[in-house]
Amino acid sequence: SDGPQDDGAVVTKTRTRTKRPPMYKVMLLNDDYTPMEFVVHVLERFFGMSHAMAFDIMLTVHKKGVAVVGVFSYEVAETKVAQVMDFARRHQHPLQCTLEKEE
Ligand code: TYC
Repeated sequence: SDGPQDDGAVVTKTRTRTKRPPMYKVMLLNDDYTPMEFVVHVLERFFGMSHAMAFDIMLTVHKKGVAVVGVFSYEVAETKVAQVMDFARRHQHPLQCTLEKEE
């Protein structure tokens, strides 16, 4: 090795990379048939929104076609989408809810 005191040991220092898990946007899509009150109820029930917040987001979707209603881990986002889609289907409304990976 290099010197008289060097036993030749190699110390490798590894950097810990802390990577945050990807987050997913849950989006609500507009349609011509789902009643406004039903959408407000969905937002209150599955996203814990106040009536005022739910009404505001519902109107945004109605006017713009789509809005982000929350950002969650993949597992939670997927569960929210499934809950909304199932609830809408059971009430025979065509409401669509999707998820999209955040950049
Ligand atoms: N456009 C619907 C109506 O006029 C209301 C609506 C809002 C539907 C938001 C879906 O995600 C939605 N009754």
